[in-house]
Parts: sequence; structure tokens; C-alpha cells
Amino acid sequence: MISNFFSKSKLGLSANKISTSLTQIFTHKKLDEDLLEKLEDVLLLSDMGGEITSEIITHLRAQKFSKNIDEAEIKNFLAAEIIKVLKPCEKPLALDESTKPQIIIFNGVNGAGKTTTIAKIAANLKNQNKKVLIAACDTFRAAAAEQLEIWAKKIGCEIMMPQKEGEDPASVAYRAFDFAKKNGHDVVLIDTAGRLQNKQNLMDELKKINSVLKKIDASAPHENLLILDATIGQNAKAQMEVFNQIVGITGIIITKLDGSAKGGIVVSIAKKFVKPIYAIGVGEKAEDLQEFNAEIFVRNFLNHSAAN
Ligand SMILES: Nc1nc2c(ncn2[C@@H]2O[C@H](COP(=O)(O)OP(=O)(O)O)[C@@H](O)[C@H]2O)c(=O)[nH]1
Ligand SMILES: [Mg+2]
Repeated sequence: MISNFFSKSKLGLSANKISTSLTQIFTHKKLDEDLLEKLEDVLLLSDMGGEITSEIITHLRAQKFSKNIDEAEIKNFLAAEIIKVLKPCEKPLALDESTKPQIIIFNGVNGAGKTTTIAKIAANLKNQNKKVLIAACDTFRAAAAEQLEIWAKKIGCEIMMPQKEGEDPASVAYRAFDFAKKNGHDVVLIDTAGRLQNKQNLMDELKKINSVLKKIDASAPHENLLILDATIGQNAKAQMEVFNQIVGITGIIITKLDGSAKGGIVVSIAKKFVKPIYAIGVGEKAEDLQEFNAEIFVRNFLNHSAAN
């Protein structure tokens, strides 16, 4: 059985630049080259990426050129095009209850939001009476494990800490899996370090964590998630490529969508990789994690009610 662990609620793309920009470019009513060009700039500035932007512009030109058009109609058009891209990626993170414990690894660069997202997911699972173990495998800085320990206490779930600073992350992961197996945990959430500066190290470290887990159970880990910060823009694509190459990313969580006017990166990532977007982060608190819903996202992104 699959259990879904998010409640449905509204996305908080607060600073809605794209919508303001769309309003501003409507100085005349006909769709001409000038308007298309301005629209192209707005889409690129929102971080939607070149490929989807030029597709949208081409479709729009083919269907509506020199016809009368208003803002609502353009938004309808954009909404439909964007939803087409996002829909295949709409897949909430769910637990396969027949596998216990489920091992979920959180990958991503420093500051992306791995530790915070683990806390949010742990809190969600805890609310559903799941037995959760967090593994503090970012052993590079003592502060990283301590940050996670504070969260674990607050949430009220168990944590496997490193025995000393700099302990091999793979051995913490191994101990966590072993402990969870023996104690009937439903889920193990594995935090990792994300020092992209030293790619070889990071690669070795993540590969070792994965292979050590496989020694206990060949089907583990069950998920290798990538945590992406929405505010970094197009660089998110490069990160996806790197981590996908190292561990094989099974799903994405995009954080910091509360503060970002550049939500277009979600569309860009969806278009290029077509991976499940399991959730989105919309704040720093435990409850600030939401299921990714294409229609709700687009409605907020374009500030457009007809998108639903
Ligand atoms: N506004 C906002 N801040 C977030 C979100 N997720 C994480 N953060 C903040 O981003 C910073 C880095 O997060 P952290 O979980 O430590 O990243 P890590 O290095 O990948 O483990 C912290 O200050 C978090 O509070 C989010 O969805 N929205
Ligand atoms: Mg961290």
C-alpha cells in the first residue's frame, strides 16, 4: 500500500514578478513581434529556460499572430503550455508500506535545504505515526549533525549521530540501516554533505553510502532525492546533471519557493529531466513543505485563476 504524507495546501510564491511583468507588457491589443519579444524576455527572466520559452513563443505565434489578444488569454495560453510540462512530474513522495525500512537519501549542495527538508518530512511522517530514524551523515562539520539533532528532538524522532567528527558517512549510514532494521523503523532519512567544490570526494562519499546500504539490502536505497534551491536559477540544471551522474536521482524537492520570484526554474527542470517533483519547500518551518501540484503552481506563478 502506498500512503501519501502531505496535506494539500496553497503554494506561496509571494513575490510575483512574472505576473506584474505580464501586465506591464500589454500596451496594445494585437499580438505582434514586439509583444512576442517582450513576452520572451519575461519568460526568460523568470528562469524558465530557453527551450521551453522558444517553444511557447513559436506556438503562440503560430496560433494567434496579428490577432486581438488580451492578458487573460495570454495567461490561459501560458498556463496550458506550462501545465503540459509540469504534469508528468507531479508525483507526491509516498511510502511503499510493503518495504520496511525505506531508505531515502537526501543529496544536494550546501545550503540547498537538505537538513531542513529532512526535518519537514520527518515531522510529516511522525504525524502519521510512522517510526522514523534520521541519519546524520553530513559528518564533515560537527555543527551539521548538531543542527539535525536539534530538529530530531523538536520533532521527537530518533537520530543516528556520528561517533566522532569526520566519521566515514558510509559507516553512519550502515549503522542507521542496521539499527532501523532491528528496531522496526518505517523510514530512514539520510542527510549528506554537499561539498561540490571537491567533486571527486563528494562522488566517492555518495557512492560509498549507496554501496554500503546495498550490502544490507540490494534494493536499498529506495530513493535518492535531489534537493534544489529555487533561488539559484539555471545553475540548478547543472547540479541535477552532476548528482544524477553520481547516484541516479529518483526525485526532486525544490526549496525556497516562498521567497523566489524565479519559480520558472521548476518549469525548466521539469522540461529537461522529467523526474518526479516530490514536494516543494515554502518556508523554514517544519510545516512548510507542500505536495507539488501543477495547477496550483501555475495559478500562483502566473497569478491567474483561470489556470485551474
Ligand atoms: N525560505 C526558505 N528557506 C529555506 C527553505 N528550506 C531551507 N531553507 C533555509 O535555507 C538554509 C539552508 O538550509 P539547510 O537545510 O541547512 O541546507 P543544507 O546545507 O542543504 O542542509 C537554512 O537557513 C534554512 O532555514 C525553504 O523552503 N524556504
Ligand atoms: Mg545540512
